[in-house]
Amino acid sequence: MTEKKKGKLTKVLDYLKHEDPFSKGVAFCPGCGLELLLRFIPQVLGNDIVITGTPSCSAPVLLGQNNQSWHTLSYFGTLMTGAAANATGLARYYKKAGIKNTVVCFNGDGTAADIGFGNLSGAAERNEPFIYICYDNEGYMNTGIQKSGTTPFGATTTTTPFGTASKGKNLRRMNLGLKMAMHKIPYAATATLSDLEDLAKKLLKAKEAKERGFAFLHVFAPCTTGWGYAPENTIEVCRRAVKTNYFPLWEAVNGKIRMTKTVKKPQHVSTYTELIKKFAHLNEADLQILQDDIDYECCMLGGLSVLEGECQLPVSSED
Ligand SMILES: Cc1ncc(C[n+]2csc(CCOP(=O)(O)OP(=O)(O)O)c2C)c(N)n1
Ligand code: SF4
Ligand SMILES: [Mg+2]
Repeated sequence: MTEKKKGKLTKVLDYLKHEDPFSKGVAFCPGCGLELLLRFIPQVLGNDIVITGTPSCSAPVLLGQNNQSWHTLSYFGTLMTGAAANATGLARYYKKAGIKNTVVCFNGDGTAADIGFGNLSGAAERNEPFIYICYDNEGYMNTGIQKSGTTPFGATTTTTPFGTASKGKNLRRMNLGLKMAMHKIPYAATATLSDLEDLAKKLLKAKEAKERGFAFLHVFAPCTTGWGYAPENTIEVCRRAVKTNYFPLWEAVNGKIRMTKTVKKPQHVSTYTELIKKFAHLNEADLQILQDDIDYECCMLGGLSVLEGECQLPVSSED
């Protein structure tokens, strides 16, 4: 091994230092983005993490079924309304007890962006020492594919169907990642499954940052069943989301935002939507609304990323 390569992580496999704690077969749809993400996290962060999360597509696997478990991790199931509050208690308890580990609060967009946003925001503001990961499949998938705050304009869900009275969601999505970065926490970032090295680096940075307080990852995790695309296209959907700037990759360290992947010539959003049935009914004018929203968010991100300055936060209180 050359001196340069010694101890240096040069490819994604170098980051997978721990065993996959999940059983070979798990109760996810084939091709589910969430499964890839869940298997990846402990292989990078280690199997001593404690995961806590809420009712969702992840719950049947993380909670187990009957008296059997699908994995060898520690998991604490909690309510959608109080996920980050419960994670706060766990992280504070371990800190007080002198137990060194990493609490990962792992939730869908329904909990993170909507039902459990209040206490997520509170935990971020208090700078609690844990990692919050939101896997964003843009809807309430587990209960039958209802719209959430991160469902994009035009997408069909069971509560925003396509028909005579409705043409999919007629509102724009919220930008959860930026909203969390605005809490000026030690670490906030976006990531997805087509860029695994980027994701691995961000997981490790989040682990390091949680020694100083709150770390948040917003992970784009497509849902083959709810969105209507071929299961083998999960990674391609992620790739095109990045190439069109539909889901840009960035990080904010102590509030200072920088792009981790710059797309030099972003493709039109239709190269992304053409893969996915939930957008199939959109005409040119509808697609333009979606494109304008993407352009607006990118403009905002670009503006924020040229700002100088950062803010170091004090470590959270012990009580
Ligand atoms: C307070 C509350 N409201 C509604 C529900 C019903 N419920 C269970 S799972 C779920 C969907 C969760 O969506 P998300 O967090 O995005 O996870 P996903 O199912 O997409 O993986 C809902 C609404 C609940 N458990 N608690
Ligand atoms: S419904 Fe979607 S998110 Fe849920 S397990 Fe199936 S593919 Fe995964
Ligand atoms: Mg969801």
